[in-house]
Amino acid sequence: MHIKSFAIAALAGTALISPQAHTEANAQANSLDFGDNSSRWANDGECDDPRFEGTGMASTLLEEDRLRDANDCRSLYRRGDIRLRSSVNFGDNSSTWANDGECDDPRFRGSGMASTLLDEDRLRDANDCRSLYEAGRIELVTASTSFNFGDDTSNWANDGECDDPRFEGPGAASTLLEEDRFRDGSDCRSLYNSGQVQLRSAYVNFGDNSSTWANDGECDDPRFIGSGMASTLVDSDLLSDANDCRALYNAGQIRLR
Ligand SMILES: [Ca+2]
Ligand SMILES: [Ca+2]
Ligand SMILES: [Ca+2]
Ligand SMILES: [Ca+2]
Repeated sequence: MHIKSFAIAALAGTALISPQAHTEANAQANSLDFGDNSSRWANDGECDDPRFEGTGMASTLLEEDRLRDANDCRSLYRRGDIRLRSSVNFGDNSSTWANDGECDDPRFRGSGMASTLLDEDRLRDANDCRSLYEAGRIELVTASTSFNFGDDTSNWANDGECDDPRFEGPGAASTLLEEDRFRDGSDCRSLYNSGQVQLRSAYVNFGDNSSTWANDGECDDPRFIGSGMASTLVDSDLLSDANDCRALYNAGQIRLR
């Protein structure tokens, strides 16, 4: 549970970079592969390796300097002036459980996760989740592992709206055409991962009602998350609480992890 870490969270909030965070950055620097110093821009005080981003970066970055500016990048990384570039949107730090050393954003999984995850912490625990992500202790639970978003052959691919009619939500385009099904993969995947679109329930496989906890008004299928979920979830209820989960899904009280 979170209770023990609350004091730490309150303390960490008072300093921009806590000593603990500093130690963690050093530990991560030791496990990161910075490469060698064969770039012509090695040892000039700026990091020229395009895998990184931040205030310590050179203004022009070349792919050929990848893994070739180790001294510069390592020391800037240790000072917190650069970090690994990431395509993941970590959100902000507005969660009650921000800066407590555990990732509370339910979009992730792994050994660095808090034991209790709430949907309301989605996109709201950026510092924790980013450092654990960069240390390789958590990963995104990508829907793509179990779900086919399709390709980008739609005329409306890569325009920042999801045009695949299987989805709905604030990130969905206002006009949806059947021909765009499976053809707006990149838009729909990123909007899905940031919680802006959801699969229409017609496309969700809810399974059957063979769970002991079927028809009790709570969803017991651990593939879902949200306020309508039962507090204890076990794998044996996968795909076996269809009536409850479908009703809560349609009411917007749960969503797929
Ligand atoms: Ca350099
Ligand atoms: Ca946290
Ligand atoms: Ca689109
Ligand atoms: Ca149930």
